[in-house]
Amino acid sequence: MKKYAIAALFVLLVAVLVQLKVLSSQRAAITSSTNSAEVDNQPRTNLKPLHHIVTYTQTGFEPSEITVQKGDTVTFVNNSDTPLWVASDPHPEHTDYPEFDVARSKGGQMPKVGESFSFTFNKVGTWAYHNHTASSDVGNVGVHPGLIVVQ
Ligand SMILES: [Cu+2]
Repeated sequence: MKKYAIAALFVLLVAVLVQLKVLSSQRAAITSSTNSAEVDNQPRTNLKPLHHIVTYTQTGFEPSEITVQKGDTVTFVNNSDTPLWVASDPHPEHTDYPEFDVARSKGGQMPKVGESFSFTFNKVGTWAYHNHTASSDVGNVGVHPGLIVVQ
C-alpha cells in the first residue's frame, strides 16, 4: 500500500512538472509573438539621408520647389549655357543661408554646362534661392525637421 502511494505521488509530481514546462513554453511563445507584433506596428521611418536632383536649364530650375529632410543633399545640375551660381536669397547678399552659396562652398568656382553642385541641407526652414548670374531664375528648398514617415 505504501509503495502504491509513493508511485502515485511520483506520477503526480512528473505530471505537474510536465504541465509547468508546457505552460512556460506557451508563455514564451505568446511573449515573442506579442513583441514581433509591436515591432510590425512601429511607424516605418526613413533614417537614410536622401539625394535629390534639381536641373537648371534655359527655363530655370526644375523642379523649382522641393521638400527634403534635414541632412539630405540636393545636387543642382547645370544643363544651361549660363554659369550657375546657386545661392540663398536675398540677392545679392545671400544672407538667409550664407553657407548655401556655390561660390562660397567651391571657393568661387561655378559649375559650367553639364557640371553640378551639391549641397547638404542641415538647417530647417524654407530656403529661397536664385542663380546669382541670372537672378530672376529662382526656386526654393523646404527642409523638413524630422523624419518623413514612409508608409
Ligand atoms: Cu545673388
